[in-house]
Amino acid sequence: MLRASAWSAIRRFELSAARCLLVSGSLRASGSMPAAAEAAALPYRLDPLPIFGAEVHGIDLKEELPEATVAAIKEEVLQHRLLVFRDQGIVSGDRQVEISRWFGPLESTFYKHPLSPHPDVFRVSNDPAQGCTGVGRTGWHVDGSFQPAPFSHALYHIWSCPSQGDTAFAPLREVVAALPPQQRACWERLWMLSDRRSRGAKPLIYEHPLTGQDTLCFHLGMIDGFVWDMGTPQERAATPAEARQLLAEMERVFTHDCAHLIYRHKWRPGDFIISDNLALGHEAAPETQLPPEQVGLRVMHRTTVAGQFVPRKRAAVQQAAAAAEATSGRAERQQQGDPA
Ligand SMILES: O=C(O)CCC(=O)C(=O)O
Ligand SMILES: [Fe+2]
Repeated sequence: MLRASAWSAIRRFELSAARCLLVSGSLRASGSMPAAAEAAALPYRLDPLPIFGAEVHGIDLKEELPEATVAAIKEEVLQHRLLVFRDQGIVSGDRQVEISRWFGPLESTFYKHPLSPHPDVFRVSNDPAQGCTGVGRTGWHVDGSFQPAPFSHALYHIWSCPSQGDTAFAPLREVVAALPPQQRACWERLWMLSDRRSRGAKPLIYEHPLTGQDTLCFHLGMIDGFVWDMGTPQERAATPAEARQLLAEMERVFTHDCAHLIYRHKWRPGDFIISDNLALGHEAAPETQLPPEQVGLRVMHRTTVAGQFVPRKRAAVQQAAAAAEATSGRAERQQQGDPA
């Protein structure tokens, strides 16, 4: 139901798709919003980035926005997965929390730095006196992969912008699609065990709950292990050696095989990003940790929206993967003279 309405919204945008799109109240008159709200929609310009994501111009996030504009921005996030709002100046912690709540209640699982402007704002920095350091540096990930339902959205505002220190984003649908068939079949069988074990295992490849597209639930630096073929008769824990090899392979996919798909966001003062956290992986570049004396103070405010969906594998895919494994395992054993 949700998914269908999300896609009908996307189709409305596709009708008017162009490299540079001017969204106005009149364009949105074909939608299902109340007329009064539509009339009040603000025009803005959308410049799509090469592979995914778009830059938004003409919106001041510090101001209260008409309901119709908020609705349009939410649809843009679903469609483009990453929205970069330039030239926003300083958005207060309270306002960032308000914007984040467009997407649902917030979930804040992090260490609360004393300088954080709001209990729901994660203050990230290259100076421990200013914010939490080392964030996003343990490997490619989605935020909140350890939660039963990973965060649905992550919002990032560069509060103090250094001269270096990008955040890299990867489009997970394209990453999955780029996997060679054998590797894809292997990943289809994997479930991730977060290093916070009580949270249970998550399918590595699963269906984005709103778009139905393939995506990944993962954190290459916060994984305790993998389970093969979870919930099937073939279920077994990956050995530590297998897990090490799988992590190295995944790392290689992001840093090498899919390097051409990555968007490296070079922060400019006033940047504010809204991301579909379930659709994108990300990692902070090593330069994010360079000291303030060298690159200037880096302070980023991050907010995260509570997930509503526990990652679920498409049952048919899981059964097929496990059946294929059972068959190939049997064939292999027969070749080796094992009657089982
Ligand atoms: O500092 C960054 O560029 C991103 C850090 C990160 O992964 C996060 O805040 O979730
Ligand atoms: Fe992160």
